[in-house]
Amino acid sequence: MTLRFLTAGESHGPSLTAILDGIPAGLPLPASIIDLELVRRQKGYGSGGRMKIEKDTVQILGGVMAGETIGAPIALLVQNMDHAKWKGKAIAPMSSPRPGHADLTGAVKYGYKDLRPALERASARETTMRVAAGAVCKHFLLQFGIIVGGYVSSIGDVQTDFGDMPYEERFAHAEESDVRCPVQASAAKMRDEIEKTIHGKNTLGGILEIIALNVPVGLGSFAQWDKRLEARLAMAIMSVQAIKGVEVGDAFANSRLPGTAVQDGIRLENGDLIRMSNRAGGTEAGISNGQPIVVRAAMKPIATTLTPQRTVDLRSGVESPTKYERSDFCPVPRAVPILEAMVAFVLADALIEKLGGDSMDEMRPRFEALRKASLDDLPMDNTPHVFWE
Ligand code: EPS
Repeated sequence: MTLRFLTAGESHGPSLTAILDGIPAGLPLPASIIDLELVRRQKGYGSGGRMKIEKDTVQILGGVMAGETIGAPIALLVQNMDHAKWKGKAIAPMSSPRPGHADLTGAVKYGYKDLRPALERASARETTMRVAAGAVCKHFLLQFGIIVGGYVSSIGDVQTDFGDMPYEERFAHAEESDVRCPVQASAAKMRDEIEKTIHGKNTLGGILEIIALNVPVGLGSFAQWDKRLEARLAMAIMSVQAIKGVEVGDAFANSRLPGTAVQDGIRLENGDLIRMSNRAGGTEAGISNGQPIVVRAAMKPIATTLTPQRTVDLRSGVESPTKYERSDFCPVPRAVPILEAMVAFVLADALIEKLGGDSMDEMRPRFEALRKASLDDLPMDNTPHVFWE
């Protein structure tokens, strides 16, 4: 991995931080670019009370001088406004683990004497820093014309038929919708579904689609398992809180079809090798193939429900219902920028790996010189080879 990032911070602690290491020098980086993404992460119908308290804005504490990256680690910080209410206060003990959350696994693993440390670090509040680091990656990719966008395709039982709506139109319409669904009729139904969920004191999951456009051919590799682009995308997506499933392209639908109905046929157009479909979702054998990268992720309904669930109070050893802790009802719309951030991180990493170089100036000509899927770039020698003596 050429590009790396780590995050630190608890949901109700003083602040959240991230260090992003490996972004080349010479990338103009105003904080406003990151703040725009942070605002997106805060918006979406189905949020809980916390988003009314927080005003996530980033401070860039390292790696940027005179408005440009210098090739050094980029240090980012976001304050938790809600911390003021927690600082110096004795917080009531928490000993009833919520099924589906980090409470029980965290306590068993780390031996906590109170369940709070588990949920504080496992909280999706941490995704603030994924989005901050990912905003830098998105901005870096954009310098090469690579666009990462996303939208919600289903919430609960409500699905969306996108027809042949172009991806960039989907991204734009999604941002006009408070459930981040580009098709208005479906968005209205999703909103109703979330409203019912809130009134029903429950939570709801959904499916998100993240798309990367203008990705060159050749990112990732089949040469080693951990270099495969699909694998890196899946890891990044699955690392997001409450994401329990992922597919690249039409993976699950393809599994039900014969091979001839699934492959993306190749034809020639002005010397270029063009695909007739994109069921593979932009990757073949661990390498980007120049088609849009299409990643779909399943988000489960989050664990914290107003309706109590069965659990055991670890203090008394008695079976008792869960206690409610303020939370989101349906975080699916808000997960779009988070998943975009993770996809952008993977693609930025793979692009830096492919191009090498310490500065944007070194990378630009290398990007222009990348081999393409065209007859001119693929001369065949038409000679028998003895591959093994
Ligand atoms: C938050 C994400 C969710 C919210 C959290 C803020 O985190 P969790 O995964 O812990 O449910 O619930 O807000 C609170 C913890 C709270 O006190 O309301 C975020 O994205 O910022």
